[in-house]
Amino acid sequence: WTRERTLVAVKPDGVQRRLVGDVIQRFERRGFKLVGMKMLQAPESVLAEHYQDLKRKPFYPALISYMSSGPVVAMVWEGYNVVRASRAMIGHTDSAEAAPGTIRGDFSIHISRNIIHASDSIEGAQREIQLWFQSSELVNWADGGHPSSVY
Ligand code: YYY
Ligand code: MG
Repeated sequence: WTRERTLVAVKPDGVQRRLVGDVIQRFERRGFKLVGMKMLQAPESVLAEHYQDLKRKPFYPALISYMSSGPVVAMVWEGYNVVRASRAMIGHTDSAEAAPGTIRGDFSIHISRNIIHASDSIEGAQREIQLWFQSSELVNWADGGHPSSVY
């Protein structure tokens, strides 16, 4: 296992609704390890690169303005299969399809205000982590025997 990491970001609506702590708690309880975190007003250049694959979608301008509407909290989480597990934890993109118990299924009713982002592949995660974080902002800390550290 090679230290899988993913980028998770609480979007502006999640920050407005004071859901940052709940999101962190869910990832910590699951056993994942927080290795980077910051609050920022996302620059448009970062958002444009982050959502480069969606540039031609009709909702793209609204997506960028929503993501610029307030600060986000960006995090890097590490752990066994963290990319797939965090997609399961956040739930379906469309809130109407998101299962209860998932973050979107518990807190969101509309696809355009869906609270949270998580990378959808290992390659995507590597790209997004480099986009949002300097390597000096990521912390390698020793895991003192948490069960998740044995995998
Ligand atoms: O990865 P995920 O966030 O679940 O969905 P993407 O397909 O990557 O779309 C990114 C983002 O775009 C989504 O979280 C909300 C927004 N969006 C939208 O507003 N309307 C759509 N029909 C599709 C996506
Ligand atoms: Mg996506």
